[in-house]
Amino acid sequence: MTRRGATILAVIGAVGALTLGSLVVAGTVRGPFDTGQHLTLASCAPQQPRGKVVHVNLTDRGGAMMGGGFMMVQVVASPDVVSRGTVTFIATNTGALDHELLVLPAPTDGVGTRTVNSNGKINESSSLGEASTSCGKGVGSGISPGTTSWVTLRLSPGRYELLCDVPWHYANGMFTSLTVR
Ligand SMILES: [Cu+2]
Repeated sequence: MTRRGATILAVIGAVGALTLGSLVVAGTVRGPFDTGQHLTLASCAPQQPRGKVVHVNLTDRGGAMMGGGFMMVQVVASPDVVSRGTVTFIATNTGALDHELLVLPAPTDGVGTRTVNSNGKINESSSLGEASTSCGKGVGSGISPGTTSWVTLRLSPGRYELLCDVPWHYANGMFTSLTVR
């Protein structure tokens, strides 16, 4: 749990009269209140994102997933060119599957060229940060459909790759490039 999350929970503990509605508005509260049914609310986003903002849309389309079939997955960044410094990525899942957003330096051979391991995932060791929780900041177990996650990073000029590392999503094209000038 982040320090901010711990603070929020501490505040919630002290103010027992808060309603669930106001807890959700706080934006980062999960855990004891997470019923598995994730609410889709406009407040599911950072209140005051720091630095430049890159909106990232994570989506999918397709039929039978398990045991074959096809999958169309996509990540789109807007804008895809930003100036150096503090950047907040706000990732919204508009698809039907769980997704996540990882930010890595682009591979030498370009985006989409990473090795996909037998478990369908890439090597995440060079990841600079990720937004992968539902209605919250930073690392988690995935962004549920209809929810938003975010992460703030300091980026120097260069080429970066934004990707989803849910098994087989990268292999199916769930990556895009970001240029920092
Ligand atoms: Cu994905």
